[in-house]
Amino acid sequence: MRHCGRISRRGLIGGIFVLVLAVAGASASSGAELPAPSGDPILTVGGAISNTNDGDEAAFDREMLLALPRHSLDTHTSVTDGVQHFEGFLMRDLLARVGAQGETVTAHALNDYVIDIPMSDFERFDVLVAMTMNGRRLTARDKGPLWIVYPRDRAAELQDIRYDYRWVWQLDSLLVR
Ligand SMILES: Nc1nc2c(c(=O)[nH]1)N[C@H]1C(S)=C(S)[C@@H](COP(=O)(O)O)O[C@H]1N2
Ligand SMILES: [Mo]
Repeated sequence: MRHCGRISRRGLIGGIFVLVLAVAGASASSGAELPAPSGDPILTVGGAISNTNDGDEAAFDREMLLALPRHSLDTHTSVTDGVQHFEGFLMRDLLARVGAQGETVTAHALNDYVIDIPMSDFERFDVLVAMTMNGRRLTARDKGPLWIVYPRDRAAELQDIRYDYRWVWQLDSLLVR
């Protein structure tokens, strides 16, 4: 009896521990609680997302984007000579942050360029949203402030015009569908 009591107490404590871990894990991965931006929003995500901070959209200022896991990528591009060094965040991490569930992401740019990108691209490839190139902040004059950059040098498949269309520069919003 005593033994059983001890086991169940340990079991109970273990159960609570597992529950706490599960709750912590769930909130970390869904990234619940998206704070409102304090600076000018430079990227808006709408559509099929579960974490919002501005009506049914998620708005990000530069600081919030810098707080996403940092990634860098060295690659040729179709519009520059030689290899460029890009830094930013992964599209996959951004989409996880807003709890995106969909098949397609429609990317829109400041110059009203629009293109549909299959969601699967972001699972298959480490697609970067670049904020700097060769250590310099991208500006609206020069493909910025955000530029979708594919790891073109890592997969022959990506060295194709179909993917060049998806390298959206001056990115300002995403719509998940
Ligand atoms: N913002 C924006 N991104 C864009 C485009 C555009 O017109 N505006 N053109 C796309 C196309 S059609 C290609 S081939 C590549 C390279 O475009 P560029 O050679 O005009 O720079 O960028 C893509 N990204
Ligand atoms: Mo193009």
